[in-house]
Amino acid sequence: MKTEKEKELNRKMVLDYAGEKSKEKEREEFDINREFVHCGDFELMLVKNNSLMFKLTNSIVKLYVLSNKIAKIEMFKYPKKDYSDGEKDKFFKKICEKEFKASLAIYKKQWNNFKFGVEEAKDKIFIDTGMINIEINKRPFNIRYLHDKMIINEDFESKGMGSFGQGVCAYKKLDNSEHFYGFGEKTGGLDKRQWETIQWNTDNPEEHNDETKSLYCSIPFFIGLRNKKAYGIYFDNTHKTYFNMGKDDSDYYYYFAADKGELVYYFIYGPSMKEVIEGYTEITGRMKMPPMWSLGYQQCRWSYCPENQVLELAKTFREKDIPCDTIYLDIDYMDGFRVFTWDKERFPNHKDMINQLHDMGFKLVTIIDPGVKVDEKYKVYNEGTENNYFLKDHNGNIFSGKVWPMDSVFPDFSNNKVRTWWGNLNAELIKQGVDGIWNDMNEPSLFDTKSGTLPKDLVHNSDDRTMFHEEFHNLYGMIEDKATFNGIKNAFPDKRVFLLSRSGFAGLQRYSALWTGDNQSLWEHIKLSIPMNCNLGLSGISFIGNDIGGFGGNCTSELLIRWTQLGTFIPMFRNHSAIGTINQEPWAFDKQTEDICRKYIKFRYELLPYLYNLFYDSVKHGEPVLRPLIYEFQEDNEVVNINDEFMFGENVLIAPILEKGCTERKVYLPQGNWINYYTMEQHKGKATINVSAPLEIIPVFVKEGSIIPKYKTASSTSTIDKNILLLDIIPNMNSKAEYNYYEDDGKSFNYEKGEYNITKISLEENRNKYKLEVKKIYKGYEKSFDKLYVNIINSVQPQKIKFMCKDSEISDIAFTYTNNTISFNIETKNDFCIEIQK
Ligand code: MIG
Repeated sequence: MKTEKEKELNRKMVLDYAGEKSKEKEREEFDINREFVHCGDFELMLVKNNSLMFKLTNSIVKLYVLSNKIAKIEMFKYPKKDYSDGEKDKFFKKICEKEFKASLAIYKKQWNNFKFGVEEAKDKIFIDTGMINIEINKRPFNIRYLHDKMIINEDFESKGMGSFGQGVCAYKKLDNSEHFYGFGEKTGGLDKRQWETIQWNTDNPEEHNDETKSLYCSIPFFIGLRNKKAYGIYFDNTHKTYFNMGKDDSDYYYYFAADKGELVYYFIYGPSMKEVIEGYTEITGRMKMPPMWSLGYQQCRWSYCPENQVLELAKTFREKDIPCDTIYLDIDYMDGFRVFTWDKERFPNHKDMINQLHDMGFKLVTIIDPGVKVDEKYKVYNEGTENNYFLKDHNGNIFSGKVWPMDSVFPDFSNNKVRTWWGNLNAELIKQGVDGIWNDMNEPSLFDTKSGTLPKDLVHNSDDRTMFHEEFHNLYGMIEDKATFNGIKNAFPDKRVFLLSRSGFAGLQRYSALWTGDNQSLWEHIKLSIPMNCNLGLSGISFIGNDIGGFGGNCTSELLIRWTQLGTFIPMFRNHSAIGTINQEPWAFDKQTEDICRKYIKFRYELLPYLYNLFYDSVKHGEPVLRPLIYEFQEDNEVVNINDEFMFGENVLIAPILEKGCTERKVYLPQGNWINYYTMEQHKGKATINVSAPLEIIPVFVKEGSIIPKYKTASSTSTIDKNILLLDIIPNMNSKAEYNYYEDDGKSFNYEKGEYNITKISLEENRNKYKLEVKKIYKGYEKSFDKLYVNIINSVQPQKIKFMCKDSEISDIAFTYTNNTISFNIETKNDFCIEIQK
């Protein structure tokens, strides 16, 4: 931490610089072709704890070995071109003493000292972590990562790391076999080879197409798959960054670069994609368990108001027997778009309305925008101005720009005092009965500037130094979410927080769910959501959703059906539409549409235990809930770029219908034996099949050897009977089907203190029998299911079923056998074993 005096000094320096800069006509824009300066040749090396420091002719490079598969690189160019040797030495010393550099995206800032081997030869330096080898070439200085003598990743020969103007850049060699994934919220196909992007949070509702370079959420992280081995690179630079994965002329290299700041990146080896994401989320953090209610169906529209319309909506769901947990209030609930206020005419009894919603089993989420209306009679504005909470330009004037409330000012979330204030304001809403917060417009978005956002040279007074908006821009939304999360968590420590954010950066998963902004009711947009969601999942963000039915434009009955079917398997299932468009609630069209939507929303509630368990994997290991096929089948060349299918967890393959009028499609099934979940038809994998998909069907395939836990459906998560667990088991002759079933109270943080259960469920099949075992392998939560309804699908006719439990005698179990499925019920709280004689 810096002293006040140091902070002041830093502030002066930054402001002087800003003054100088503003005189220049234009700030330097990104141009990678501007004179590139390579980091230089090796001069000397110093090894200290877990880091190696290299003095080079043009810069200093620090390499940390953080674990046997994670390394971190920092490159600092010499502040001046014509540095003398003495000056270089001084700078080298200074850098050597520098702390671990970490942006606000970083969760893990302290690493244990990891022991590794170093050997210096004439031209090279060899580092051995036990898992990977890092080979450094001295002249020119470049880095190569290997595993088992195979190159995983390497700097591009002559270029490698370097700088250009104020920017920094790393060129990497592009291998023929290489494919790329991740990059956060992006349009285009799944595989990002021969593609380029810009990480700069942008609200651009008009253009979501293959050419779009930036959207609301930026994550400068990607996964490379080279010779089927996966590695990840997280570029920890919050400025505007550029990734060119061999677009244009280059078949030989790819690069990532930044306008400003330093070249700091983490290298994470797999070899599986799963291990890469585990490493990436060790660095940037993992999510907390979401409240169970947030996984139910959610209904939104811009805007449900006044309050009796909100209550009508809620009643309609119950009357029509369509399950729903959450209703949203968009901007019109506020008094003239003043955040943290209520419109007294439209919502005169909002507390009463909230109580009624709660009584009917609904939760309420309200929207919050970061812009605060300039209005001297408005408390939030006055508090903010009095305390210096709003962003200023370098002359010290508060910046104002137009958003919904017209002239508005913007909280400086980089500052702890501002975050606390904002957090408390949000906690107030929760005290009034609101259940979750929806953070919109937090790129931040502006109506009246050419760039659509805050000027790059606004000044942030962050906790330890002064910085320009250009450095904080990409963090703005996420740090607003952090403020909101912490404010609510402090006020309600026992309650899980639900936040939904439009903007985000690496690490967003720690605080909030993300929806992908203003899509439109277009078939192209349902289509592009598949690779977009898959790549978001591969960027550490599991809790994602798209506006079901499309936000802008008018939805059609067919599109709503297809999108609702798809939504069943999307981590966050929210239907949302814009003001001025036709209604798109499940009943907005005809009876057939309503019936099909009901059927799938009910199915979503049945699948909740399975979905909830996927979230638990995300909490534990950072695993995505929704994943591309390549994540599960890394060895299969056929799935490197599948854009119209995805995995819902490990064993469930979804092949949605993404085209108008389409009622059948081709589906590629990877290795394994698969079951059509509706017809129970069997298919051999590593093949493309034709499947029929009339309007009421979204094709779903489950792999043999799977166990899917389900609930009986209910009108909302508040009325689900958690005592009953349904098990759909699809046996596999060749290997045991195994599943660890996680359960907790679904609403508090007690699971972090160990209040949860894990039940191991397994089914083994051999020639004579099936053997089902159910055993609690961890017990910390007093409640648990006590009735099991078991379906063994695609099985043979059984002779006898025997139940065995430690404290009771062996008994026979009654069963039925229809459609090749054995069904029976068990009622017990104890561990047990069942033998089914064929
Ligand atoms: O300028 O609050 O993406 O979901 O309904 C538009 C109104 C502002 C954009 C969000 C959208 C929301 C809308 N908002």
